[in-house]
Amino acid sequence: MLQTTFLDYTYDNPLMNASGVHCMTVSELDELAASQAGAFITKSATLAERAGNPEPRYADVPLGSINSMGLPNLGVDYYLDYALAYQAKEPAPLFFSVAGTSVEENLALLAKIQHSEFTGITELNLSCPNVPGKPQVAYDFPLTEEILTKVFQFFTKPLGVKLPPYFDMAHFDQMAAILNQFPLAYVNCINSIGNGLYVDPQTDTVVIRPKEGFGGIGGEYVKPTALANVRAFYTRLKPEIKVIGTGGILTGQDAYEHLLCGATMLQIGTQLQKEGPDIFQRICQELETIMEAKGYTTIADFQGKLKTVD
Ligand code: RRO
Repeated sequence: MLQTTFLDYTYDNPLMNASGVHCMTVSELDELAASQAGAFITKSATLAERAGNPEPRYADVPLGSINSMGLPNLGVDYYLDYALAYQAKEPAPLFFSVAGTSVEENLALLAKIQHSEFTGITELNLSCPNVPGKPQVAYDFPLTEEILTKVFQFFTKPLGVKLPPYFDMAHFDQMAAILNQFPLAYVNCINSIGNGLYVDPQTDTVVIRPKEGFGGIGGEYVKPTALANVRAFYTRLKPEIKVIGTGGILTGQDAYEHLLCGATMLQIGTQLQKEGPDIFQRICQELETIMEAKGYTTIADFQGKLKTVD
């Protein structure tokens, strides 16, 4: 039994796509809606449509992926139209991602959502690593605090933030102290590990064109970092702020580990890109098999209950 309650709605299971994967167009979104995913999220939107960076801008590599998509999307109105049509026929709240490239654009995107009829959950992406000349907001702690202060002066719908990975206990402490000041619904850990580099051993070249080959890393490479971030925020944030776990989920065991570290919902990026939406059924089955073997009947039996060594 994988049912998961998140903000008053009970989804069939905790699995979702990670924003950016299989969620750019209505046809991709409809495929997620028809899949076994418990919930799904739209591609991070900007006010205007964006073409993104030149191709090739995504590559599957043996242990994961590297991307520098550059925030290609069809514009906030396209996804808002989809969301309003979806919520008119389906009860499950949709997740809606936005990613402005300035403070002003983030505020304008959220104002648009606030003043719309949208009744789902909004995710503010503070961690896009791939827009040339625009550092990630969430690595700038004062800027993050400034944006959230301005957002919560007017935004009253459920809001979460997508965070990049952090790598230092002091940074977990500092970011958690900022996030705990706000009525956030959740944090999503992690976005891709920013600005990695992959070399093709046959040709001695990088594998993506933008930024001389630098791009965000996902997949198997990132699971320990993702689990650490999930655990660090689960243990530091006030209990009202839930954690969504993203990063390195390829199997039911990976999903189980994210839940054990404290995640409530789980998102799949790279492996969804590699395998397609049938992945959700596979991971659900694998997770249920693990739970049965351990004698658990619900996720609540083990969620957050990671053990440490004395
Ligand atoms: O579009 C992208 O290049 C992108 C985004 Br907005 C993001 O948040 N994470 C990522 O790996 N790629």
